Amino acid sequence: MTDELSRNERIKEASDYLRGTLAEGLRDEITGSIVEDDAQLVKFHGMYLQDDRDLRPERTRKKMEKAFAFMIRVRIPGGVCTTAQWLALDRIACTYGNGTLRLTTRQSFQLHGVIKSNLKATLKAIDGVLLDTIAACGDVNRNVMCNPNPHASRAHAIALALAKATSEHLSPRTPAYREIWLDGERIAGGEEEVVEPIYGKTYLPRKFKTVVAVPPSNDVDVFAHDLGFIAILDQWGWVVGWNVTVGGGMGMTHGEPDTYPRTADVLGFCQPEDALAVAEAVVMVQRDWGDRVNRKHARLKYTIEDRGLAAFRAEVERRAGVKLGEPRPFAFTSTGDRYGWTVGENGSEHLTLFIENGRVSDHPGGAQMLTTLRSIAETHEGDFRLTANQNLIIANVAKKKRETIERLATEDGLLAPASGLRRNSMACVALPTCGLALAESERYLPDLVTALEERLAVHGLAHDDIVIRMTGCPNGCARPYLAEIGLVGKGPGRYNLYLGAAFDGSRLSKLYAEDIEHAAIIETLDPVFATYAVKREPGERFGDFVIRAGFVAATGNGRDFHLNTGPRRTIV
Ligand code: SRM
Ligand code: SF4
Repeated sequence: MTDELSRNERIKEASDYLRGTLAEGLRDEITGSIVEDDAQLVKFHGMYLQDDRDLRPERTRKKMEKAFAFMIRVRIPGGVCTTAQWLALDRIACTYGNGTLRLTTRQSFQLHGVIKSNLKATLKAIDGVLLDTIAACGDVNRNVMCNPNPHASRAHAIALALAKATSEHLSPRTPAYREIWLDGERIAGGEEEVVEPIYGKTYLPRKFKTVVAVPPSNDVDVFAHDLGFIAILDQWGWVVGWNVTVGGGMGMTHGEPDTYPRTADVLGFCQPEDALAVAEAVVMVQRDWGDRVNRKHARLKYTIEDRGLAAFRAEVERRAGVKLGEPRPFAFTSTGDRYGWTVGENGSEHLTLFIENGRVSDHPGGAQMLTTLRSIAETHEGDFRLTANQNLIIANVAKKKRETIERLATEDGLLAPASGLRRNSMACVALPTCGLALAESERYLPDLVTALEERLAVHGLAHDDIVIRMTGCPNGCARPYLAEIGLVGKGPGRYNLYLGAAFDGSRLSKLYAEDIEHAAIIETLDPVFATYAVKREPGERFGDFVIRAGFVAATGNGRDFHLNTGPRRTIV
């Protein structure tokens, strides 16, 4: 192994705080693309250079340039947006994008299909509704997630405030974003010393993700993230402090056992007033201790595996000037959303809608989701909240609007389906836009769920909540290793099947079957469903059962994830 810094480190170092040659590249009309180094830098500005993979073969045949376009990710701490912001993003998607909005697994919006010449107009329009895309991607702290739980109003308000404060505090300070996209004036001189007090010139070794969870809901999947805050509530529902978690992450590469998903550790308890200092210290220790040579080993989870939790805690405490307390007890019950109407502590009413795989679009001759949600946004007086499960909460609905909003949602099939599997399903984007996809995901999971629903109905399990998640590659964007049934793309039409994660998101799954296609997925799962239907204990979750029944082994976090896999089946 060489000790040479990774290429991205050199790109960041030479970028003049994320400017690179982006401004020049935008003016180049000969290509829809940008140069390779800028393609890395543009991520820090919330954009990815992509091409439509469905069109690749034809364009290659015709010797044409790939159909380049950009994906743009908006930064929305806690997933809370106004109806005006929703309507603006809808307009932007229809004017400059591919006419769809994508609600992501991290409570954010993605626009797809924005061509280079429309980038600036798009970013200006986003700025016009007080949103931005800075740090939505790149080697920095990303969008901070938060339990969008308006029915627990008091705790939620405090959790959301922490999510917003962390997002703000850990945002890059470089003026490059304003300069390049919003035609801001460049401020000359003196930037070197002050420009990035937390990150410095080369930012973090890798992406960094923060979440705030409010038990008993673990909808943000706190154990999947680099840094987490778990609200510790008193008997009246007030937040008395936070358990801090560190070192979670999903990404791995097939066939490379040195890469693995990992659930986060609880580092300790911190007082409310210390949370920001602790967040900053965690980021700075990772900045200095993280691997800048091998990007596949650069996430905080590997720093913690290599250095140990005790050493990491000591360094965080030293830098923050805070002594962390013993972790306080907490209990999660689920990772899913509470669908339908909920009533808040203050009597407020909220409606959680099911947005299959987060894709909001109008289908010719089918569901008109974009139009329906536009109508809801036009009449609704409260706000919208994106969930970490790619769903949408119409929050704080005025009494007089309740009936209209429910009617609109019902007419367009936006209320949650009865199927326990579909309600708990999630798929990443994958094809045709994701450059890393090995298999379909968003476009395939609905059909697979339909096929599995038939089998579940035969076994009397149609309404049981079972979490299923699919990704088109092992990077884990829909957190498949924390799903009771996880399907991870291996190649076109082929998937690895993982079983045994905990329903509350606290335990990873294990590999159960490798490289199988549609029919084999159903054939493999059917006997597991059958056994579950007959042999489960009262209230026993599917993920717990498959371990007790011996279908997969229980152990295996971090480095040990790849051990003890495969079917054992002791209960028949
Ligand atoms: Fe992701 C890369 C989509 C959440 C782990 N992710 C990508 C890219 C940008 C592909 C690329 O690098 O070229 C995907 C763009 C697809 C497209 O066409 O839109 C992509 N990730 C997504 C989204 C949109 C999935 C979705 O369907 O909702 C999610 C956007 C979240 C957001 O709003 O910020 C998304 N990605 C996640 C999550 C889940 C989470 O954070 O809760 C993970 C696993 C958690 C983690 O980070 O460990 C995740 N994405 C990755 C990785 C693997 C990182 C690793 O440590 O190995 C990559 C690839 C990489 O970074 O090299 C990746
Ligand atoms: Fe793309 Fe893989 Fe993420 Fe799916 S999991 S969006 S295929 S990077």
